Parts: sequence; C-alpha cells; structure tokens
Amino acid sequence: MYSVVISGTGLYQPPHVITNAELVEAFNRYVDLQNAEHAEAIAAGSREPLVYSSVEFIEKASGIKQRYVIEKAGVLDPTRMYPRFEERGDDQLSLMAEIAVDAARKALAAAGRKPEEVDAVFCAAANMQRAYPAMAVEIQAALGAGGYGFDMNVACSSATFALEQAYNAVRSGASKCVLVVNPEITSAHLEWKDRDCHFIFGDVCTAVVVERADTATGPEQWEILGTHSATQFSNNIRNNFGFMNKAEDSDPDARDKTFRQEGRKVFKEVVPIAAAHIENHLATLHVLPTDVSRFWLHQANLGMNQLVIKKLVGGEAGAQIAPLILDTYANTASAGSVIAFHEHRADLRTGDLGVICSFGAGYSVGSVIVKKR
Ligand code: CO8
Repeated sequence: MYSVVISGTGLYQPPHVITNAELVEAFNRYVDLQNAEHAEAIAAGSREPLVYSSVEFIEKASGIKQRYVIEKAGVLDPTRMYPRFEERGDDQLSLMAEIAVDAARKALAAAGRKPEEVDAVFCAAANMQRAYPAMAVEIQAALGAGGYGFDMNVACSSATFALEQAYNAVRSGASKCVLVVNPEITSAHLEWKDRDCHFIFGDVCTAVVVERADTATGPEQWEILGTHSATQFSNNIRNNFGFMNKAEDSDPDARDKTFRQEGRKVFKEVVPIAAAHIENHLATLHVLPTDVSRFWLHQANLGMNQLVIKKLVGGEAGAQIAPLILDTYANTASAGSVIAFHEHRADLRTGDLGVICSFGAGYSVGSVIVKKR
C-alpha cells in the first residue's frame, strides 16, 4: 500500500452574492403576489396564506448571512424564484463542467501538477446536470486529463465519500493522481418559494488533488491517515426529482421535486451520529478528539457544528477548532467541509492533525483524517 496525500485544493466562487436582506425582500414580495392572486380562496378558508420570511430568523436559526449564486436576477424575481440559465448546445462545455474545470485548474496549480498527470477524475455532487455522458468524463476531456472519470452522488457527503474512493485508488496503486471535483449548483434544486428552506443553500465548486506521497512535489501536503464512510436510510432530507417522473405522469413542479427536509429532526438525529462517527474513526487510529488541531465540518448549521464540537471536545466551536464558512457561503452541499479545509489550514504546522467531515442526506457521514507533512 502507498502513502497518500492531498497536495492541492481549488475553489470556484460564483460572481453574485445574495444577502439575507435581498433574499427576504424578494421572498416577501412573492408572498404578497401569491396572497393577492389567491385572495378569494384565502378569504373562503380553502387556502392558507403564505407567511413572510425574516432575516432575524434565518441568522438565528442557521448562522447564514449570505450566499454566492451563479445567477441572481431569476432567484430574486418574485414572479420566477429560480435562477435563469441558458441551455447550452451539445458542443459547448456544460455549466457544471465549466465551474469544475475552474476549481480543478486551481487545485492542480496548487499541487504543482499538470492536467495530463491526472489519471482519474471523480465528479461528486448532490445533483448532476444530466444523466449521461458522465460529467466527470466531460471534465476529464476539458482538462486534458488521462485515465477515466465517473460521477457519484451521496448528497452532502459526496465529497468525503469521493475522497475515500480517491484514497483507496491511490493507496492500492491503481491510480497515481486523482482529481476530486464537487460542482454544487444548489440554486437549481433549492425551493426558493418555501420559507422553511429558501435561505439554506449557495453555489460553489471545490476541487482536491489526491496523489501518491512518494511522488508528490507540491509545496503543501496533507497525508491521509484514514477515511470512513457510513450511511443510514432516512426520508428526512429528500428530493423526488428523477428520470422516472415523466413516466409516472407526476407534476414536474410539485413540491416534492425540489429540496425538502424536516430540518429539526435532521438537526437532532444527525448531530449524535456525526459526533460518534468522528470519535470512532479517530479511535481506530488511537487518536483522541482533543488531539485534533482542526475539524473542517460540514457547513449546514452553526448550532449543529457547535453541538458536534461540544460532544467531541467538550468546549466551544471557535474558529480555531472548527472554522465556519456557512455565514458567507451558506450550505454548499458536499463542498462545505472542503471549502473550510481550503480556507482555514494555512496556520497549521507539520504533524498537526485534522478531520474533514460531512453529514447530510441519506443520512450519510464521511470523514477523512489528515496530518500535515
Ligand atoms: N422566516 C421566519 N420564520 C420561519 C422561517 C423563515 N424563513 N422558516 C421557518 N420559520 C418558522 C417556522 O414556520 C416555525 O414556526 P412555528 O414555530 O410557528 O411552527 C419556526 O420558524 C421554527 O421553525 P423550525 O423548527 O423549522 O426552525 P429551526 O430552528 O429548526 O431551524 C433549520 C430551521 C435552519 C432548517 C434547522 O432545522 C437546520 O438547519 N437543520 C439542519 C438541517 C440540515 O443540516 N440539513 C442538511 C441538509 S443538506 C444535505 O444533506 C444536502 C442535500 C442535497 C442538497 C440540496 C441542494 C438544494
């Protein structure tokens, strides 16, 4: 078995920011329009009026202050409430591949690797833009990478699960240099018309280079000491959009065809699962949570991360122990823990230990234990 390192990370940051104030303003205008349109039914008691959202609720309940999006005008148009993307021809690079290539080039530059030195591309995200050909194969071609590529989806744990696949491919000798990309265009599958969740997600793409330690030459390397993935079925985070919808004659605009969740149940059930998962994974390496310098946790909810850290180390989840990026990026599905790793590791020293951990729909939990070389 070969030793394996993460030798570079890259981040694509979309061009537009939507603040909570802008989001709530657009949502409340949508509420007014809907309630006016259905005034008779509401007066007759056959329809419930929609209720305003609020900046105070969003910040208190989640810790999210803004989100990045690829397209802003459509989301904030109260007569639309979805981003507006132009359909591209088959001969053009698809949007998901475009943002993945951007993040990938940055990660490869950080690792000091050329695209042709990559021998596998894993595109891991909560949604794929199309059924086939695999996004990863288009990304591989656009970069000029070798080997093979495939797509995988485990919702918010897609990135950490893909890192496990990359780790296994490299340590077994099957691959020398694997590129993991996480293009998360969450704005296209978030329900912006539902106040329970309209504030949750943001767009982004992360990329990670995973390669053999003995041939890595990049200036900054993190040895992967171990990975652990786990799943436990739950309907509490669900989206029924899929290729069977047409054959089932179901309404493509029905509420169940975009993101929905039982947020409170998810919060209560996932926190203990995630904390126990990390503790047990560390124990397999005879490491205590208090020996870990940094936890780069999934970025869904500030309170969730504080509770996970409290269970693990008994203290507060300050920026030093578990840095937060969801205040500026919101929940970016699988990319969140990788953004935290990308942005908050420069101060760590040789020998320091860290854990990248995601948790979310499935339920799914993935952890990657790393040591700075
Ligand atoms: N403004 C004002 N009031 C509101 C709003 C709003 N926007 N939304 C809800 N309220 C009201 C509710 O109606 C409720 O009122 P009442 O008490 O009268 O019924 C009250 O506020 C409290 O509501 P909640 O109980 O829902 O509020 P919570 O305190 O539980 O906070 C959260 C809601 C923030 C959603 C919280 O539960 C949470 O973050 N939970 C964790 C969720 C989580 O981690 N999910 C992971 C999902 S991500 C994932 O796995 C990837 C999925 C694939 C990606 C999809 C991309 C689109």
